[in-house]
Amino acid sequence: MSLSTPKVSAQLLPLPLRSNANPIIPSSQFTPFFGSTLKSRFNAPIHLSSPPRSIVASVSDALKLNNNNLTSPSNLLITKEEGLVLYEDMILGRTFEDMCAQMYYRGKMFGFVHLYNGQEAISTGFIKLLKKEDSVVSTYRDHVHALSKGVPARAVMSELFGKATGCCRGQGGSMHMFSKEHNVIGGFAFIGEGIPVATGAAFSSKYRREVLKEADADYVTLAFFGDGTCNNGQFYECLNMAALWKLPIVFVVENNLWAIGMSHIRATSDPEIWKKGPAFGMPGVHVDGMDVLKVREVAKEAIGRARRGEGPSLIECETYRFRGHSLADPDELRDPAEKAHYAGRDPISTLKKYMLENKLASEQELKTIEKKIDEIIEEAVEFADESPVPPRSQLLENVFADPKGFGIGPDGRYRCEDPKFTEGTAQV
Ligand SMILES: Cc1ncc(C[n+]2csc(CCOP(=O)(O)OP(=O)(O)O)c2C)c(N)n1
Ligand SMILES: [Mg+2]
Repeated sequence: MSLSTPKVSAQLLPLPLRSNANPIIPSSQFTPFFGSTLKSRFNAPIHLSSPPRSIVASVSDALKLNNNNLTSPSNLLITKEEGLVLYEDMILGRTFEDMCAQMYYRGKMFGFVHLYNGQEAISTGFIKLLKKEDSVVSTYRDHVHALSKGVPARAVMSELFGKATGCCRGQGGSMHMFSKEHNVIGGFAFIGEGIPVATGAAFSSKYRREVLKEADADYVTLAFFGDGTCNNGQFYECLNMAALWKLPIVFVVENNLWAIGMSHIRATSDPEIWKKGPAFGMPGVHVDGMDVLKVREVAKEAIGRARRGEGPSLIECETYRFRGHSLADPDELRDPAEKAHYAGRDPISTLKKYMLENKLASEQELKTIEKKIDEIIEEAVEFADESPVPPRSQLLENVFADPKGFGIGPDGRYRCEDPKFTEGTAQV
């Protein structure tokens, strides 16, 4: 069933924790939102007097099955090979980020570093379905998106160390992963900043196919961003353009309930972000972002829809970050009960359990993967540590659109190498 088929209302994909079954929210309390222990400052969710302009979303049939059906062999959502790929990618993301924390506290990295622990099912569930030519746009929480898209761990680690062998030659750092080769077209530090870039990438794909008649240009762009970013104007502008021009893009909201220390339900008039899709004439879907198999099913439909030229989708993935906003955040604001609730829904343990119960892998096979990834990460750290720092002459490269006008002197050398250039200004 395609996402555009208006047969299924969003209620068929109930927000899983909105019921009294939520273990951490007493039923007497006001409408809980996901696993948040906070109450909305405002009163009940707004009920529109008229129904939304287009009927919201369907999800793949598989998702409508209950959990029992999902575990029956005839309904398995993945093959063994697919499951191993997903498991390996999630372990890669988690292990990489844990190592980053260690290296950051040892002083090997500079500036802010935002980790992705807890959110792996989203990166893996979406990006592992992409072709090499498809594009990914991320935020400052971008290491794992780059890894899932195939940027080698050593190139990402080296970038974090600010070394010349990093994927941006040490000029980007943690928040600006980029790889032309892998079509990772940026991590962006300003929130919402990547959404128009992703929209432009999707536009170029459509332009190449429809105007330049490149028949194989069916490339899809995924734009990843957070719940807090959905209160930013660029989000709405781009939803509008993407729907208007039926662009091949999927807007993937990683709703981890928090924007630094601001609770999503305190900052947003209607916290159900997926509902904003139909307002612009595109499907909006909510999915459990702690379950890679569910994410993957929804992603398959949304990516397929984009590739077929049927237009954009908005997917809201309910998730949680297991660490503070950045490694500089002591993470004292969030309720321990909320953290414990989501820790119990760790996406890696969930996939592992599914694979073992359905005999898709043995403990030994999964351990072998973990060991392989440990070795890759160890090697990445050694590589980054031993790599040279960029030459001083690289400092102003890619900073100015016309470097001849500013960064490079008449002798063709970077002006930062000219002692007079830096006299009286910041020393470089
Ligand atoms: C335009 C802009 N305004 C403010 C900030 C400061 N800021 C950094 S992260 C952040 C919160 C973003 O939260 P969310 O979109 O939910 O992403 P998450 O960190 O949860 O992944 C804010 C406001 C920024 N980076 N850019
Ligand atoms: Mg957030």
